[in-house]
Amino acid sequence: DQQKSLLLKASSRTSPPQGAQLSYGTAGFRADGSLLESTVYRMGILAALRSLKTGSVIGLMITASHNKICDNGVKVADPSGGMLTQEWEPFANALANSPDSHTLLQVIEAFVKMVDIPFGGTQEAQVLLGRDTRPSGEFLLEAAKQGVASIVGARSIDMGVVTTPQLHWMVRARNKGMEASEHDYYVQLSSSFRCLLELIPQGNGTNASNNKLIVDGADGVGGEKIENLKKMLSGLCIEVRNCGGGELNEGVGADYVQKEKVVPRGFGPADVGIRCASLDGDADRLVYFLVQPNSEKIDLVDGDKIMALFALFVKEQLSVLDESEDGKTNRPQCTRLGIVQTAYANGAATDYLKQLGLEVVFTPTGVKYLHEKAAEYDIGIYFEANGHGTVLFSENYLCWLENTNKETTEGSEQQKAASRLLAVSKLINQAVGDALSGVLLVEVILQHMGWSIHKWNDLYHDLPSRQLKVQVVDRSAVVTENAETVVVKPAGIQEAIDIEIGKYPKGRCFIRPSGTEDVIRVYAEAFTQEAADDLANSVAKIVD
Ligand code: 16G
Ligand code: ZN
Repeated sequence: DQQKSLLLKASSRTSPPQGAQLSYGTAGFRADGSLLESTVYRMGILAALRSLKTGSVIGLMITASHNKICDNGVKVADPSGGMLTQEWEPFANALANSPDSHTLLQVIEAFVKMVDIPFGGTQEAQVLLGRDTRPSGEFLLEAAKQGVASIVGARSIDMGVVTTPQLHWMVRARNKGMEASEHDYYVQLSSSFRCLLELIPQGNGTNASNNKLIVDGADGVGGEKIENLKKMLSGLCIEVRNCGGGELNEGVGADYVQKEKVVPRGFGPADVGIRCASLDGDADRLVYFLVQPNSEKIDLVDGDKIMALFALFVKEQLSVLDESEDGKTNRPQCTRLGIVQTAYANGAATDYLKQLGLEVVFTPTGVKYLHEKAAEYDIGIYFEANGHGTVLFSENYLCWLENTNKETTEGSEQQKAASRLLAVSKLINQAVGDALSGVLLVEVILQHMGWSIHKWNDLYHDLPSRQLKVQVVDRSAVVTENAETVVVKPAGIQEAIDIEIGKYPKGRCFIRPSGTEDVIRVYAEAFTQEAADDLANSVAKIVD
């Protein structure tokens, strides 16, 4: 039939790279950009089928985030704007690895039958396409278009060069029947930011607003987008550097700054004392930092500390709402606020959050795990130390906030607290971690508190840590449990790691297979930098 011949014809144009076993990892497929044409084409097919199955708009993003400029990747956004459901990952792998168009067709037909997709009929499908600034993105986007077009009834809409979070936001917004252009994104962010500014208590709001913020755009898509956003903001002075003139992610960006703990290209002694921030290549990660005098080193304000700032602000609003004596609007129970971290969270951060009385839980690395966990709460805050995170509000809780906002006395503290939380839910991306909305929320909270970045950075002091990677032939040989803190395979390794950890006061160490590279990662933390380095090195030897 028409559908069959369409697929066979289109898919015979490209085949997967010889000898490679492709796997839909933590963040979709990643490889050298020149190898990805067939994979992206096939993900176009998958996205169209997902749209048919769900009756909703699906997103397809072409990016390799913080990786080298020659790399690229592809991932799919589900109707909620979140990551592709994990149930479809095996299908993604089977598609990507089908050696020829006939196998591909068989894989598709079997899957369509298994999950019951209205296929080849009159149902319509819609896929939003986006890409970052990588040169290979252009021809890969064409491949994605072809993939979508190989499914009868499916059409793609090219959103052009966008940040990863912008594409996820657009998918979510469309499926909620909202305005969903890039301009609408800026309108929503800037208006909720303004709303939070207006709600700053009298007397505060002078400290941070007087001085500027410098943003390192990683020479990626984020710099240009933050320039767009800036035009719609007042009450904030932002200077953008590394806006695309240099090589993407090379000595710049959130990943570099967080891992190397040194100043990015384009920053130096003249910036001492100024609040600085780094985005990654596709602007879904954010860290802050301070340039140290006479040194390459920086004071890093990482994802954990951004999370601590957000948690403090949310908790402050909740304590006002909890005091509410108004019988009508009192919640039947206290708001369930959850803090979600990974094993990479600095031990000092975890201690600090727990000491605030907050519920802290852990998941494996990867946004899909953190996001899913955070969504179980009324308000769930998740962050990876690397700067990816957001604040999620449940639909029920948002309804309650709307009601409280309407029913409490105009101008009362309760009403302000409810309004602030509502504004946060509109400002901070509900689909995925978003550096642009993250910057705005950090900035407005600093103004709200009347804090400098120094005051913020002093909330707690990070334990020294070290990250290493060990090249291995087969990373899948290492299997972990308990949110990646315990190695269960190969046997004996965890015991050997425990012996090493025992040698260092405040020592903590874990290993995990990377979800994006053929390496085993080692993380160690201890009371001194030297001890953290030693611990990491000796555990790396065990792995080798
Ligand atoms: C991906 C993940 C990120 C995680 C990182 C770990 C998403 C969108 N991104 O970039 O959350 O921290 O992988 O990489 O899920 P690794 O497994 O190589 O250490
Ligand atoms: Zn990224």
